[in-house]
This record gives sequence, structure tokens and C-alpha cells, in this order.
Amino acid sequence: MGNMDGKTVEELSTTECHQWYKKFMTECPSGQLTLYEFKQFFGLKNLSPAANKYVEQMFETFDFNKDGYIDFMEYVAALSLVLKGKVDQKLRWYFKLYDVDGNGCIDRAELLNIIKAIRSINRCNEKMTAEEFTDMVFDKIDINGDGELSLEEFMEGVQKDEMLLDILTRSLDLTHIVRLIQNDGKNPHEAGQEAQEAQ
Ligand SMILES: [Ca+2]
Ligand SMILES: [Ca+2]
Ligand SMILES: [Ca+2]
Repeated sequence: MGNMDGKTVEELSTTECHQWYKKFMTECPSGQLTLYEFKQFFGLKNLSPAANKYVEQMFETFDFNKDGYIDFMEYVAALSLVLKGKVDQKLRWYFKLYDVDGNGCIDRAELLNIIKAIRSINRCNEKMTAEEFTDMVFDKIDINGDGELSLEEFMEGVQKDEMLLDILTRSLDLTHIVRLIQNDGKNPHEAGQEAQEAQ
């Protein structure tokens, strides 16, 4: 679980639920979060086109009933999955998130765009370029070598590889958001830096 705060991962207590509700209703009094509000909620500004697309895709996977809004139940379901879900539940969800065109496979272009988007959102400096990283992932887990990752290849490959699992988990690290909710308005950039230093 990498740098996740142990306590918040374990259990979604009533207090936490209440804090999340407060945060949700403060940011979104109508109770229905639009894409625009979603970006504000998560403090996402001045995104690159790739990052923007990633956030839109994330919004769509959180919008379970596909009505174009995230309501409080969807918000709680999404946060619970991200914070408390079992590895295979999360991986299924990542797969859906990464398979942008929804054809049941992740191809190279989809993965590359996602990696670029994640990097621009997290503003992290990695040793490998996004292209090198994508090549490495395909070398490792595209077992039949057809240039696409099936759900099976993705689930098995990532679970067997601690490094990939760690990177994917970090790509959706909501630690700073949880802190923001708990601390009621602490600067997300400070929390983000702490998370990076802890690595
Ligand atoms: Ca909805
Ligand atoms: Ca696809
Ligand atoms: Ca394949």
C-alpha cells in the first residue's frame, strides 16, 4: 500500500464519513458534482491536454450511473474503493480507467497517454521517460506479445510485479485529498511533497 496513511486505509469510520460529507457538501452544495467541480474539488488546475483527458476518464469511471454527475454515494463508493479496496478490485478499476476507448484492451498509446498524464498531475521526476516506462510494461506483462494488454494480462502481470503495483497504486494516491478533507483546507502541495519525500 506504499505511502498510504495506515489508519485511513483500514477503516472508513463514521467520523471520516462525516468529514467527507462535509467536504463534499461544502464544495458542492447541490449534492451533484460536475466535471468542472470535480477538478476544483481535487485541486486540479492548469492541466495539460493529456492530464485533462485522464481526469475526465476518472470522472466517468466514478460516475457509476452515467448521468454526468457524481453524487455523494458515488463519491463514497469511489473513495472507499481507492482507499480500502482489495488489490484485485482496484486493478479492475484501473483497467477500466486506462482502457480509454473501452474496447477491453489497453494498447500502447492508451498506456503512454495515461503515464504522461499521471506524471504531469503528480509533477514527479522519474528516471525513465514515459516511453521507456511504457515499453517496459509491455515487455513485462504483454505475455502473448500482441501489443495490447488484456484484463487477464494486466491483472496477473501487475500483481506479480511489486514495482508496477507500487507505481499504479501511487498513480491514484489520494493521500493528499484525504489529508485535505481531514485537515480542512491544508495546502495539497505541502501534503504532496511530504508523500514524495516519504518514498
Ligand atoms: Ca452519477
Ligand atoms: Ca483500449
Ligand atoms: Ca497481449
